[in-house]
Amino acid sequence: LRKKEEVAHAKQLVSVQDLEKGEHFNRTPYSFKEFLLAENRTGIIAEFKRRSPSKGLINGIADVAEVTQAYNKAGASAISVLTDVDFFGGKTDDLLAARAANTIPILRKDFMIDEYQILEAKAWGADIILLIASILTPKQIHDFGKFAKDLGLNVLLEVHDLEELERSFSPNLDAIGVNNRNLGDFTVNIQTSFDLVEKIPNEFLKISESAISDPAIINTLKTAGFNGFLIGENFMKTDNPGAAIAD
Ligand code: IGP
Repeated sequence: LRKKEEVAHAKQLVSVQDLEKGEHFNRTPYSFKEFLLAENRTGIIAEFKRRSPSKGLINGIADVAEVTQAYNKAGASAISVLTDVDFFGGKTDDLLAARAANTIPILRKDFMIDEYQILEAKAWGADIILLIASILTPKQIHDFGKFAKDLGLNVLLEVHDLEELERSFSPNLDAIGVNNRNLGDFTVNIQTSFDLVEKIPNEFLKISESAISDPAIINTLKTAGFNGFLIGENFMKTDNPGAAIAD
Protein backbone atom coordinates (compact mmCIF):
# COMPACT_ATOMS: atom_id res chain seq x y z
CA LEU A 1 0.00 0.00 0.00
CA ARG A 2 2.82 2.34 0.94
CA LYS A 3 4.51 1.51 -2.37
CA LYS A 4 1.28 2.15 -4.25
CA GLU A 5 1.06 5.61 -2.74
CA GLU A 6 4.73 6.27 -3.47
CA VAL A 7 4.24 5.34 -7.14
CA ALA A 8 1.05 7.40 -7.42
CA HIS A 9 2.93 10.38 -6.01
CA ALA A 10 5.87 9.89 -8.38
CA LYS A 11 3.47 9.78 -11.33
CA GLN A 12 2.11 13.16 -10.34
CA LEU A 13 5.56 14.69 -10.14
CA VAL A 14 7.03 13.22 -13.32
CA SER A 15 4.92 12.26 -16.32
CA VAL A 16 5.60 9.25 -18.52
CA GLN A 17 6.44 11.68 -21.31
CA ASP A 18 9.08 13.30 -19.09
CA LEU A 19 10.58 9.91 -18.23
CA GLU A 20 10.79 9.11 -21.92
CA LYS A 21 12.77 12.30 -22.42
CA GLY A 22 15.19 11.25 -19.67
CA GLU A 23 18.94 11.23 -20.24
CA HIS A 24 19.29 7.44 -20.34
CA PHE A 25 15.94 6.45 -21.79
CA ASN A 26 17.16 5.66 -25.28
CA ARG A 27 20.36 3.89 -24.38
CA THR A 28 20.64 0.16 -25.08
CA PRO A 29 21.00 -1.67 -21.76
CA TYR A 30 23.99 -3.92 -21.17
CA SER A 31 23.37 -7.64 -21.44
CA PHE A 32 23.14 -9.21 -17.97
CA LYS A 33 23.99 -12.61 -19.46
CA GLU A 34 27.11 -11.36 -21.21
CA PHE A 35 28.57 -9.88 -18.03
CA LEU A 36 27.51 -12.77 -15.79
CA LEU A 37 29.20 -15.33 -18.01
CA ALA A 38 32.26 -13.24 -18.93
CA GLU A 39 35.55 -15.03 -18.20
CA ASN A 40 37.08 -11.93 -16.62
CA ARG A 41 34.15 -11.33 -14.22
CA THR A 42 33.25 -13.09 -10.98
CA GLY A 43 29.50 -13.62 -11.31
CA ILE A 44 29.03 -11.47 -8.23
CA ILE A 45 26.22 -8.94 -8.31
CA ALA A 46 27.47 -6.50 -5.70
CA GLU A 47 24.83 -4.48 -3.91
CA PHE A 48 24.85 -0.94 -2.55
CA LYS A 49 22.54 -1.03 0.48
CA ARG A 50 22.53 1.57 3.25
CA ARG A 51 20.08 -0.15 5.55
CA SER A 52 17.56 -2.97 5.62
CA PRO A 53 14.46 -3.91 7.62
CA SER A 54 16.23 -6.95 9.07
CA LYS A 55 19.54 -5.31 9.99
CA GLY A 56 18.73 -1.63 10.45
CA LEU A 57 21.61 0.67 9.57
CA ILE A 58 24.31 -1.20 7.65
CA ASN A 59 26.43 1.70 6.38
CA GLY A 60 25.63 5.36 6.82
CA ILE A 61 28.69 6.89 5.20
CA ALA A 62 29.62 4.93 2.08
CA ASP A 63 29.80 6.91 -1.17
CA VAL A 64 27.85 5.22 -3.94
CA ALA A 65 30.10 6.20 -6.86
CA GLU A 66 33.26 5.19 -4.99
CA VAL A 67 31.90 1.87 -3.75
CA THR A 68 30.30 0.78 -7.02
CA GLN A 69 33.43 1.65 -8.98
CA ALA A 70 35.46 -0.46 -6.61
CA TYR A 71 32.95 -3.32 -7.02
CA ASN A 72 33.33 -3.00 -10.78
CA LYS A 73 37.10 -2.91 -10.60
CA ALA A 74 37.16 -6.01 -8.39
CA GLY A 75 35.32 -7.94 -11.09
CA ALA A 76 31.64 -7.69 -10.18
CA SER A 77 29.45 -8.82 -13.09
CA ALA A 78 26.76 -6.33 -12.15
CA ILE A 79 25.88 -3.77 -9.52
CA SER A 80 22.63 -3.73 -7.54
CA VAL A 81 21.39 -0.40 -6.19
CA LEU A 82 18.48 -0.10 -3.76
CA THR A 83 16.09 2.68 -4.73
CA ASP A 84 13.43 1.88 -2.10
CA VAL A 85 13.32 4.80 0.31
CA ASP A 86 11.30 3.68 3.30
CA PHE A 87 12.69 0.22 4.01
CA PHE A 88 16.19 0.44 2.57
CA GLY A 89 17.16 4.11 2.69
CA GLY A 90 17.77 4.08 -1.05
CA LYS A 91 17.20 6.86 -3.53
CA THR A 92 17.02 7.66 -7.22
CA ASP A 93 20.24 9.64 -6.99
CA ASP A 94 22.12 6.52 -5.88
CA LEU A 95 21.16 4.77 -9.10
CA LEU A 96 22.03 7.82 -11.19
CA ALA A 97 25.42 8.15 -9.50
CA ALA A 98 26.19 4.45 -9.94
CA ARG A 99 25.22 4.73 -13.61
CA ALA A 100 27.44 7.74 -14.18
CA ALA A 101 30.40 5.94 -12.62
CA ASN A 102 30.16 2.53 -14.31
CA THR A 103 29.82 0.78 -17.66
CA ILE A 104 28.56 -2.60 -16.42
CA PRO A 105 24.94 -3.75 -15.86
CA ILE A 106 23.04 -2.17 -12.98
CA LEU A 107 20.02 -3.71 -11.27
CA ARG A 108 17.36 -1.34 -9.98
CA LYS A 109 16.57 -3.07 -6.69
CA ASP A 110 13.06 -2.15 -5.63
CA PHE A 111 9.56 -3.54 -5.24
CA MET A 112 8.12 -3.26 -8.72
CA ILE A 113 4.32 -3.14 -8.75
CA ASP A 114 3.60 -0.83 -11.69
CA GLU A 115 4.83 -0.39 -15.27
CA TYR A 116 5.64 3.21 -14.42
CA GLN A 117 8.53 2.01 -12.20
CA ILE A 118 9.93 0.07 -15.15
CA LEU A 119 9.95 3.27 -17.20
CA GLU A 120 11.72 4.99 -14.30
CA ALA A 121 14.33 2.23 -14.25
CA LYS A 122 15.02 2.77 -17.95
CA ALA A 123 15.12 6.56 -17.61
CA TRP A 124 17.51 6.37 -14.66
CA GLY A 125 19.99 4.18 -16.52
CA ALA A 126 19.28 0.74 -15.07
CA ASP A 127 19.85 -2.39 -17.17
CA ILE A 128 18.03 -4.97 -15.06
CA ILE A 129 14.77 -4.90 -13.12
CA LEU A 130 13.67 -7.19 -10.31
CA LEU A 131 10.27 -8.88 -10.17
CA ILE A 132 9.49 -10.49 -6.81
CA ALA A 133 7.19 -13.49 -7.16
CA SER A 134 5.80 -13.27 -3.63
CA ILE A 135 4.21 -9.86 -4.25
CA LEU A 136 3.06 -10.33 -7.88
CA THR A 137 0.52 -12.49 -9.69
CA PRO A 138 1.71 -14.75 -12.54
CA LYS A 139 -0.04 -12.41 -14.97
CA GLN A 140 1.79 -9.37 -13.55
CA ILE A 141 5.10 -11.22 -13.84
CA HIS A 142 4.34 -12.07 -17.45
CA ASP A 143 3.11 -8.57 -18.38
CA PHE A 144 5.80 -6.61 -16.50
CA GLY A 145 8.41 -8.95 -18.00
CA LYS A 146 7.12 -8.25 -21.50
CA PHE A 147 6.98 -4.52 -20.83
CA ALA A 148 10.60 -4.53 -19.63
CA LYS A 149 11.84 -6.72 -22.49
CA ASP A 150 10.22 -4.39 -25.01
CA LEU A 151 12.32 -1.58 -23.48
CA GLY A 152 15.45 -3.72 -23.86
CA LEU A 153 15.80 -4.28 -20.10
CA ASN A 154 16.92 -7.57 -18.54
CA VAL A 155 14.50 -9.20 -16.12
CA LEU A 156 15.42 -10.98 -12.88
CA LEU A 157 12.64 -12.92 -11.16
CA GLU A 158 13.04 -13.56 -7.43
CA VAL A 159 11.52 -16.65 -5.82
CA HIS A 160 11.77 -18.13 -2.37
CA ASP A 161 10.16 -21.56 -2.77
CA LEU A 162 9.08 -24.17 -5.30
CA GLU A 163 5.48 -22.98 -5.43
CA GLU A 164 6.55 -19.42 -6.37
CA LEU A 165 8.99 -20.80 -8.91
CA GLU A 166 6.51 -23.08 -10.65
CA ARG A 167 3.78 -20.52 -10.95
CA SER A 168 6.03 -17.74 -12.22
CA PHE A 169 7.82 -19.11 -15.30
CA SER A 170 7.58 -16.80 -18.27
CA PRO A 171 9.58 -16.50 -21.49
CA ASN A 172 10.07 -12.82 -20.64
CA LEU A 173 12.52 -13.61 -17.83
CA ASP A 174 16.28 -13.69 -18.27
CA ALA A 175 17.31 -14.83 -14.84
CA ILE A 176 15.78 -16.50 -11.82
CA GLY A 177 17.09 -15.66 -8.38
CA VAL A 178 16.56 -17.80 -5.33
CA ASN A 179 16.37 -15.57 -2.29
CA ASN A 180 17.90 -17.32 0.71
CA ARG A 181 16.16 -14.78 2.92
CA ASN A 182 12.49 -15.27 3.69
CA LEU A 183 10.97 -11.82 3.19
CA GLY A 184 8.18 -12.75 5.63
CA ASP A 185 10.25 -13.47 8.73
CA PHE A 186 13.80 -12.53 7.56
CA THR A 187 15.22 -15.94 8.41
CA VAL A 188 18.07 -16.98 6.10
CA ASN A 189 19.01 -20.42 4.83
CA ILE A 190 21.44 -20.97 1.99
CA GLN A 191 20.01 -24.47 1.60
CA THR A 192 17.06 -22.82 -0.18
CA SER A 193 19.36 -22.26 -3.15
CA PHE A 194 20.62 -25.85 -3.24
CA ASP A 195 17.05 -27.17 -2.98
CA LEU A 196 15.71 -25.11 -5.88
CA VAL A 197 18.58 -24.94 -8.38
CA GLU A 198 17.63 -28.14 -10.18
CA LYS A 199 14.05 -26.98 -10.60
CA ILE A 200 15.12 -23.94 -12.63
CA PRO A 201 15.11 -24.68 -16.37
CA ASN A 202 18.51 -24.18 -17.99
CA GLU A 203 17.28 -21.48 -20.34
CA PHE A 204 17.35 -19.07 -17.38
CA LEU A 205 20.44 -17.69 -15.70
CA LYS A 206 20.50 -18.89 -12.09
CA ILE A 207 21.25 -16.51 -9.25
CA SER A 208 21.62 -17.18 -5.52
CA GLU A 209 20.61 -14.17 -3.45
CA SER A 210 21.32 -13.07 0.13
CA ALA A 211 23.22 -14.30 3.15
CA ILE A 212 26.33 -15.19 1.17
CA SER A 213 29.19 -14.37 3.53
CA ASP A 214 31.81 -16.99 2.92
CA PRO A 215 33.76 -16.96 -0.38
CA ALA A 216 33.97 -20.77 -0.23
CA ILE A 217 30.20 -21.03 -0.54
CA ILE A 218 30.36 -19.30 -3.92
CA ASN A 219 32.28 -22.19 -5.39
CA THR A 220 29.81 -24.67 -3.94
CA LEU A 221 26.93 -22.69 -5.41
CA LYS A 222 28.74 -22.54 -8.76
CA THR A 223 29.20 -26.29 -8.78
CA ALA A 224 25.51 -26.69 -7.99
CA GLY A 225 24.69 -24.71 -11.14
CA PHE A 226 24.45 -21.05 -10.15
CA ASN A 227 25.79 -18.37 -12.52
CA GLY A 228 25.38 -15.39 -10.22
CA PHE A 229 25.69 -14.43 -6.56
CA LEU A 230 23.90 -11.39 -5.14
CA ILE A 231 25.83 -10.04 -2.17
CA GLY A 232 25.10 -6.90 -0.20
CA GLU A 233 25.48 -6.83 3.55
CA ASN A 234 28.73 -8.73 3.67
CA PHE A 235 30.40 -5.89 1.73
CA MET A 236 28.36 -2.95 3.01
CA LYS A 237 28.85 -3.73 6.71
CA THR A 238 32.58 -3.05 6.42
CA ASP A 239 34.24 0.37 6.53
CA ASN A 240 35.38 -0.14 2.95
CA PRO A 241 32.85 -2.16 0.92
CA GLY A 242 34.89 -1.77 -2.25
CA ALA A 243 37.89 -3.40 -0.60
CA ALA A 244 35.75 -6.14 0.95
CA ILE A 245 34.76 -7.54 -2.44
CA ALA A 246 38.40 -7.73 -3.53
CA ASP A 247 39.24 -10.11 -0.64
C1 IGP B 1 21.52 -9.02 -0.78
P1 IGP B 1 22.60 -9.72 1.54
O1 IGP B 1 22.17 -10.70 2.60
O2 IGP B 1 23.90 -10.14 0.87
O3 IGP B 1 22.66 -8.32 2.02
O4 IGP B 1 21.44 -9.77 0.40
C2 IGP B 1 20.20 -9.09 -1.55
O5 IGP B 1 20.00 -10.43 -1.92
C3 IGP B 1 19.04 -8.57 -0.69
O6 IGP B 1 19.28 -7.24 -0.41
C4 IGP B 1 17.67 -8.72 -1.36
C5 IGP B 1 16.61 -7.78 -1.40
C6 IGP B 1 15.56 -8.40 -2.14
C7 IGP B 1 16.43 -6.49 -0.93
C8 IGP B 1 17.24 -9.82 -2.03
N1 IGP B 1 15.99 -9.62 -2.49
C9 IGP B 1 14.37 -7.75 -2.41
C10 IGP B 1 15.22 -5.85 -1.21
C11 IGP B 1 14.21 -6.47 -1.94
